[in-house]
Amino acid sequence: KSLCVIGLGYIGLPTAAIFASAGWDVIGVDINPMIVEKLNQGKIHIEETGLEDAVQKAVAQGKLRAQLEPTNADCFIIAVPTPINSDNIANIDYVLQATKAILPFIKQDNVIIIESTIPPRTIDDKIVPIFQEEGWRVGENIYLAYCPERVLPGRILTELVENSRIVGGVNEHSAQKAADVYKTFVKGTILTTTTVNAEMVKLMENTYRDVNIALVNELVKICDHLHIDALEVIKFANFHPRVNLHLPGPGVGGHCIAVDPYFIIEKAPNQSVLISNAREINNSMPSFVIEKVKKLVPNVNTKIAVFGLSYKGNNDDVRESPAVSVLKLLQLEGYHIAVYDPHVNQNQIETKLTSFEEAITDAECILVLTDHNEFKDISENRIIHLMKKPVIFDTRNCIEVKDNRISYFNYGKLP
Ligand code: SAJ
Repeated sequence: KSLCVIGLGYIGLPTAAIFASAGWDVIGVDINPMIVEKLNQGKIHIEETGLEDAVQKAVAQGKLRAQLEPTNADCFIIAVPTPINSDNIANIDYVLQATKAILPFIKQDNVIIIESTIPPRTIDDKIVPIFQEEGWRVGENIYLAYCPERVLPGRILTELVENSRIVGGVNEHSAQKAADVYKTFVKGTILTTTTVNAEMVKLMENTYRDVNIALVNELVKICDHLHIDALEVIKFANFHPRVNLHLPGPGVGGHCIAVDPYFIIEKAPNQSVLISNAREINNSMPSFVIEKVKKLVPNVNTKIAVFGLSYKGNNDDVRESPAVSVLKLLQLEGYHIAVYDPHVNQNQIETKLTSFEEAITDAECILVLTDHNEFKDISENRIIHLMKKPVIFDTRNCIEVKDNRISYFNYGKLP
């Protein structure tokens, strides 16, 4: 069986590799020549555990190759990004363009699957008509389904196989056909439903997480006001069997959780009160961090070492990263900033990245914004000897400081 995957990003590329290793003949399509060229050499352009090996193997076995244009296949999977515009409205142009791009290659009995995150009703109202205009009877001579991805960056290859999968078909036959496609490698349960249900399920999963993170971020502000250790409160509350408070931090980033709730708000603004507030709370966290940094380091003519720019630990992705927002605010305040991030690629950001030692030399504060593993066992000795003042403000609560010559602050012990 052959598969054409449109979009070789964080989802499309691992998906293509997994299908290839399950025996499919996979063509990956991307408009970026660098990505296509790299893939054909068995190399990848993103950081993801185990992915380079999987791609290398699939390419060497002739099961996976990439090109700039789509081609004929039994099945098509669209996994292109859906960014949001500045007014927080979903931009589904790439999904529409990708759908139109595969039109000339569609044959009878093809299965077409959209994996990109989309606002509710997009498949029924926007995608189905594109095929109908070409004369296809969607659900009868071609099959269309919405199958959102649910994998966690850092664990994508494992979760692609292990997680259960929601398959929303335009009709039952389409759902069944798409479910058969995933059955070739998915070990989790494959649940079939309608397209609108699947669209809403996907958005609600990420919204659930956003709202929960907002709750603990708000708790941090409340505890700050009342002089209570928020981290202790979270730790003890989570001993209750039905409580699962999330981790507070400098805000919520990434291309999913910080974005998807807006896809719901856009369609039902008056009803999405809690969801809108949660977005606002999480978006306010970079300013909260700055407020605290100003207390720790009142003189802006001072060097601060920022640790971590990606949106979460052990990841190279800076999209919607709260750390980037904090960095910009620090620069606006006038601080001298040095950034250390062992995962982020220099070509993704404007600010120059430095080494650990360069970043801390003469600095008066280390501001930890991402929980990379490298930060968990940084040398306390180097900190004491190289920094002007050995102070750490750890917004991720990821560093355990043993030497009491270092002043350590986190969301439980705020400046
Ligand atoms: N974060 C917190 N506190 C927490 C958990 C996360 O502040 O307790 C922050 C992270 O630091 C990060 C952001 O939230 O900035 C999002 O990180 P994440 O690890 O929660 O999620 P993503 O964006 O990497 O992946 C999510 C996952 N969704 C859920 O867990 C419900 C993943 O399963 C989805 O497939 C993915 O979004 C997606 O593509 O939609």
